[in-house]
Amino acid sequence: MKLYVYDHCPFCTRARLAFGLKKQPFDLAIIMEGDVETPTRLVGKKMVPILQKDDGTSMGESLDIVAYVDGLSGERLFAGKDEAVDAWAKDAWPLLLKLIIPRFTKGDFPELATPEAREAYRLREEKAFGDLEALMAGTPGFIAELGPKLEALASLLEGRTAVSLSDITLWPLLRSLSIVKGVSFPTPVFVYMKRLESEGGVPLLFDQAI
Ligand SMILES: N[C@@H](CCC(=O)N[C@@H](CS)C(=O)NCC(=O)O)C(=O)O
Repeated sequence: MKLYVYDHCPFCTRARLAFGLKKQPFDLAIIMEGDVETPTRLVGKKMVPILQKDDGTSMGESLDIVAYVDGLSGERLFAGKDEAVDAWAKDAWPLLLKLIIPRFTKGDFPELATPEAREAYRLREEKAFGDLEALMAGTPGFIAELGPKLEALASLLEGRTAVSLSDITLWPLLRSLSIVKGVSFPTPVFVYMKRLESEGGVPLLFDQAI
């Protein structure tokens, strides 16, 4: 099975995390930003993640891929969900985007390895989010706004060991946030990030934080 992703994409990370937590082998394939042909050939539109199954058919939509992977072997891990965690993610997402998007466009990701691909991505995000340098300049305020939200998340994650569908949506957001320099992660949040990094096999982005 081949999973097509952009490395930076949190929706793609959902699928990668599911494979990792289920210990299900897969091949990871990077689609370059600006490559319209590959995803269109596989699923009829420019969108990732895409899972190409062993029978040659392909499927899109991260949560559909997660459900498919979950059903491949063993007991289902991603059946239940934690509504408080889901509510946190929904509430925090618009603020997280302001921090992560401008950094993603500058990041060291294989799908941005050519100047053309990076420019295609920058233009795509500028169209969606406006002036990316203005967002960078807003960083101190956004980080201050994030502080109490991360403290609230810490109380939700304290002592958490069970895995559910909520981890599939939450952890990729925190992975994305690890590209932001200067964010202070409360200990329970940091412990959670590192635990699922290790169990899921998707590297956090601290080493390229800007
Ligand atoms: N609902 C989709 C959303 C996936 C999504 O928004 N992927 C983005 C990358 S992060 C994408 O493919 N955007 C279109 C593009 O690259 O032009 C899912 O969960 O799989």
